[in-house]
Amino acid sequence: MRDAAPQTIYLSDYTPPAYLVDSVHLTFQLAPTATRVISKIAFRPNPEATSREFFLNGEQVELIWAKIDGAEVAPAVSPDGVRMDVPDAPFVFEAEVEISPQTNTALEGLYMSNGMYCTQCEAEGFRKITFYPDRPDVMSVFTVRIEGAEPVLLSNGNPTAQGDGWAEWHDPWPKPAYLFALVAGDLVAHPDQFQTMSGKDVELNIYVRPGDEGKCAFGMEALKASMKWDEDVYGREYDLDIFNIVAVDDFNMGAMENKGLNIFNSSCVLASPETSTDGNFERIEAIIAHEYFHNWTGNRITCRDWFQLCLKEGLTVYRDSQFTSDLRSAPVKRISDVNDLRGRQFREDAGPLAHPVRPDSFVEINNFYTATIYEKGAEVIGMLKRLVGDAAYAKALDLYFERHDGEATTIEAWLTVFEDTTGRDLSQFKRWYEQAGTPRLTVSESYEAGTYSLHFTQMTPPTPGQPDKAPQVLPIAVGLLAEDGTAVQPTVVLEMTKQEQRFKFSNLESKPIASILREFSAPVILDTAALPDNRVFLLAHDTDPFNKWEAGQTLAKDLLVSMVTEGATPDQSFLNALVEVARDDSLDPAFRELALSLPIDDDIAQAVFETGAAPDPDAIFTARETLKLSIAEALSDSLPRLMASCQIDAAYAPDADQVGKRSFGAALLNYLSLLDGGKAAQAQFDSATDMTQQFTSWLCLLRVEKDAAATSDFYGQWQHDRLVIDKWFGARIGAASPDKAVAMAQALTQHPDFAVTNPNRFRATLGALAGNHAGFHRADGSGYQMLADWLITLDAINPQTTARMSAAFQTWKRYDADRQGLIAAQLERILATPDLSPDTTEMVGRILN
Ligand code: 0A1
Ligand code: ZN
Repeated sequence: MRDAAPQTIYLSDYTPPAYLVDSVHLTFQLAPTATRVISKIAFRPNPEATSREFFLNGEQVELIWAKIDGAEVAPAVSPDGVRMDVPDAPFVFEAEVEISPQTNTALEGLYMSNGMYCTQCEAEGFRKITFYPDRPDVMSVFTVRIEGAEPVLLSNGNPTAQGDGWAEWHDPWPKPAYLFALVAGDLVAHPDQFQTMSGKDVELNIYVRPGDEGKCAFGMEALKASMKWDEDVYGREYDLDIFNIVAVDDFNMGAMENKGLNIFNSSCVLASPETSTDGNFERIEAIIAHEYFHNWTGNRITCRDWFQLCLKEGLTVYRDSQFTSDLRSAPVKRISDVNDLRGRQFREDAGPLAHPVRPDSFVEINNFYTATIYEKGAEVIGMLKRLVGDAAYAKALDLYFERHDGEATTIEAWLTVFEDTTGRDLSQFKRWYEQAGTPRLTVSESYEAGTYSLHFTQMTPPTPGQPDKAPQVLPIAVGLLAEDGTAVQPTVVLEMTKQEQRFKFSNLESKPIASILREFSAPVILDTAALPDNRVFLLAHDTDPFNKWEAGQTLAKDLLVSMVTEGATPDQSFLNALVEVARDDSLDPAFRELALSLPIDDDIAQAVFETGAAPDPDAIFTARETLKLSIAEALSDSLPRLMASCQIDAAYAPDADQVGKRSFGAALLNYLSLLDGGKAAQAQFDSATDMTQQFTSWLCLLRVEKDAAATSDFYGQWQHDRLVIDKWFGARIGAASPDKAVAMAQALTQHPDFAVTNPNRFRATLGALAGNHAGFHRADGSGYQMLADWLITLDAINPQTTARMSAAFQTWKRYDADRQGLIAAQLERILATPDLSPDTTEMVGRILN
């Protein structure tokens, strides 16, 4: 059956569901190409409805029979669902349908991965399982019976009964269909337990394929830490007898918060010191926390409609970043979050895919799981907290949970909770949810007779469909320093509401040096060009770690831009300041590593573009390499001592302390490799006993093009481990020189281990090509053509991942006319593909316009 024709859906068209569901009973008779799903759904008319039309979503499901109140009916079947006449009173709808999990390569609905059945229902996947009102404001209690030969049969909620070849589950908490999950397979459990704050025992399991049992311990500790943290910090207790996590190899996203049965991309849960880097461990911890925190922010309180997605995602990202800050280093987490925000969300906000944190229209909701909804959504909550203060934030959250538990609600309801708690009018603040684009904040200063003034102007550029922007509420955290580095004004939060605003600090003895937007207190682009250039001073003296790092980054970025556009050479005062930071043992090694990291090529390209020039990818690559070499030379005398300070004399642990030392050590090794031709890196590679040491040293070898031996050694050692082999694919393409990246990607797509159907492998390969800035943007267009070829191939298999990866083209208007022409031709070619999915059609269409 063909998919339904794509349609634009508008927030303003929201109407309540015509019928509500009191209970759902589902029976699954599993078979790879002919699974039967028998449903029994108790409906009742919704008193708040404006229509009595009865429509159930259903796609790619074959109706066998349907009954209403026991009598067989013949619904009108269309590609997107069924319609029929129903009683104007409560009634029971029953149906049997057939679906084919084995051939479901889109990985939405019920599908198979390595012989195991699993589901992905967010956002609209449940309609590929059976006919149902598949919308988040229809919440119901689910009872599920699974019949299958697989040894492990799981669904949401608590297990109620089981026998040979069957199991039954009951979830007492009403939920929308997108939180439904089922898993059946030959799996082994890593078990544990947790006692909640009220003394209830909860059984915990991480289910994996046989052979992966040894990679569950870290995830389990992260889960228990998350459960405890949510009790301690938000007062939220777990609410079922059991919490299961399942690792799946074929998964479109990172993980999914299904009630009581989280399903994870195996890359986001499986970890061992030998196979996972520190970065993997940190990401796993954060994602486990994120999915667990959804139990309250997403599941107990869900979204009324998909326009409200940020209600659960922004808040849950905010909560998981608080968790990581509490467990690890808050400044380091803030810096890496801002790096990520700028790299992904600012980029989105600056191009054709810009949309508000709460969009007002979409064609395919799967295209809106974006950095704007997630990361900017979290920033908005951080600003709200900063504006109302910690105590009011805590009170507001208590009220939110109390008032909206069990509901599917909206951003309006969320903001009302804060208004009711604080008495503040948040109507202007709401613009953060409604206006797309990153505000630009320009600042100038004046000083007279002991009074220092900061004068700010804000402007948000036009974005698609939003030519004019109104001023937003900006919390601007500012501190003032004296010339000797002492604080003359500790951090205060200035609340800017107007387009232009002046803030004064009086009774000062001399003109201070301002540290503005501390902790990155608002997601804006700060323009300090009108201030004296105090960045070398701030890099040395700022007491706010974020702004200390920021001073170094903006210096590096400006230097790189002038190297690219004016042929400038590395500046000695910058190099000296950087070496000082690297040598300052009072600073956290993790911070020093961040300070030593240069902006990525894509950021430099954006910065060049903002000067009015078309970025030249090769020149950017060369400038960055040149600056790296200068830093290496400036650091060279200090390298032996600093590297020795990174030695760890304890067993591997992915804790903040060890991670900081290893990451700083890796940055130093990277610089050293430029001087010693990779000798030290080879020694580390040969003796490494954990993946962090092995991988970081191999990366150094790849970068100095000494890859031959280490690359095949690495492959030979890890051939059996799919997650490590993903790294092997990604690193070789990512580290290839600009002239070799496309050829490397071509060769690796021919490798026997390449699999177009596995999203992780596809992303490791084609995502790495798109991420190799100068390689992807080769002037001959071969990078564009290769990505387009593979997106066309993948679209017929997996539209969701294709559409997401097409975003690699979103920055195309930055580049010169020739490159723009080459990219446009590839985008047109993709769009002209017969039967292109609605997902990819929407994304590529938006990018082109
Ligand atoms: N809600 C999940 C992420 C997720 C979203 C969409 C998916 O399919 C379209 C799958 C997972 C989370 O925030 O972790
Ligand atoms: Zn989420």
